[in-house]
Order: sequence, then C-alpha cells, then structure tokens
Amino acid sequence: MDKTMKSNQEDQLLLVEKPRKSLLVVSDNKPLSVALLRCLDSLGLSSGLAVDLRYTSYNKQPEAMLGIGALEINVKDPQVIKDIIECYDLVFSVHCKQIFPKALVEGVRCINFHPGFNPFNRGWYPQAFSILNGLPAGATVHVMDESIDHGAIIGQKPVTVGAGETSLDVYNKVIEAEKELMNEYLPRILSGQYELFKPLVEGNYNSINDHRELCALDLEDMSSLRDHINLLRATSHGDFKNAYFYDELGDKYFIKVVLEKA
Ligand code: 0FX
Repeated sequence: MDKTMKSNQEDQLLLVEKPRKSLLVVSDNKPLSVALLRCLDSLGLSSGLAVDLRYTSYNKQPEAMLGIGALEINVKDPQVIKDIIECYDLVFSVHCKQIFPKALVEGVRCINFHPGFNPFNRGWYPQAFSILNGLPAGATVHVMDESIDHGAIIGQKPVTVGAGETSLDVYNKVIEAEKELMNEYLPRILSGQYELFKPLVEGNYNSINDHRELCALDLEDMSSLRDHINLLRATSHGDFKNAYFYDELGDKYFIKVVLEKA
C-alpha cells in the first residue's frame, strides 16, 4: 500500500494511507482492453490504482477476454450493481455488449469509450452508418447516462471516410483514434480533472435491426449506383457475412465489395 507523509497541526509528521482508487473496466473487446491496460502502465497511472477487468455475460465468445485474465460480470444484476457502486470509484465501458442500467450510471461515475463520433450515429456499428449517411465518423469518450452512447463528452477524435473505404477500413481507423483518446484523456480522467461538453444537437441512433435491414438487399431498388456502392461498402467488413440477397430459386448469397485504388 502506498504511503505518503503529511504534517498534522502540531507539525508532526504522520504516516497516512494514500487512498487507492478502484477502477472497474468492463469490456468485450480484447485488443482495446490490452491497449487500455498498457496505456495505464505506460503513463505510470497503475500505481495507486486497483484495476479489475471484466467481460459481460452477453459475450458468447469470452475466450479472448478470459485469456487476458478477465472474469465474467452481469451489469444488469441488481446485487452486482450494488457491489460495483460500493467497491469502485470509477467504471469504464470499453466496447461492451451489455447496456449499463440507470441505477449503475447514476450510482458511480461510468465512462464509455465509444467507436463513434457522438452525437452522430450512436448505437450499433457507427462507421457503417457514417459511410451511408455522410455523418461524421470517429471515436468518443463520454460520461454515461441512461441513454445509449449518450451523455456529456470528455473528448473525441474524428476519422476520415474515404470514397474507397469499407466498414472495416474505417473501423480500423476508429480503433486507432480510440487508443489516442486513451493516451490523451486517461491521466485527466483518473485525476478527475476534465471538462465536459454537451453536443449541440441530439444526433441520431441506429439499432442492430437498422443494420440487419441494410443487409437484406432489395434487388428491385432503384437508387443510384453511388448509393448501391455505398451500401456495399457500409456492409463489407472483413469476413463478416452481412449483405445478402436471394436468387429466383430462393438460394441465399452473401455479397461484399472489394475496392482498389488505381
Ligand atoms: O468491440 P466491437 O467493436 O463491438 C462491441 C460490442 O460487441 C457491441 O455490442 C457494442 N455495440 C460495441 C460498442 O462494442 O466488436 P464487434 O465485433 O461486435 O464489431 C466490430 C465491427 O465489426 C462492427 O463495427 C461492425 C462489424 N461487424 C460485426 C459483427 C458482429 C459486422 O459488420 N457484422 C457483424 O455481424
């Protein structure tokens, strides 16, 4: 335990316990969890800080998180919420599959590292929707309130969306932007010295069903070729089988686009 020297009224030196801050990191994303822990270490923020890493019980493939020592947590469980509020000074949500309930975000300061440029395209797969609707893409670190990806902003970084980029290309840039935000804002967040700002507009939210709808291609759609290419860019993300159509025999085909700059 860290000790600091402090003088009392009689100018005698006393040994007092330096308060140790407790941080709970809830994440279903291994690369970003590792980046966060490394960042805490490299910035010298780990001493005097007790960090617990957890993955959510909605995570059906927890092997990667288990591999870095994370334990399971169900942030929807009322008893777990009580325990978190009692035990931790601060909670980070880093790409979490569970939405934090009102009681949790109101009981302890919760901060979200989000792969979107708030308040635009809050919710699912922000970069995919940015490719389609032209709204800004990027990463945001913000205080959580009871609405999804909502709450006062601590910091954010935009990324560009090139005409030849797919969802995966933009996502990779967003992840790098998130790591930069960690480096920039972790010292301030942990010392409690950061400013908050509220977006001027409410922005928009996309659900997982909105993404599912994008993926169900309508072969009779009469939009421009530009719109069609954008839809394929927005739904092309590495090996994920997203966009699909059915042929006249009822066979289903997945489709993704490959763009190559000349
Ligand atoms: O870590 P993450 O970026 O997403 C996580 C949670 O899974 C998600 O529920 C939460 N809303 C988000 C803030 O944090 O990983 P992911 O693998 O779920 O998604 C990464 C990207 O992959 C996503 O932006 C789009 C793409 N993707 C993902 C899935 C599962 C697809 O294009 N199709 C898919 O079926």
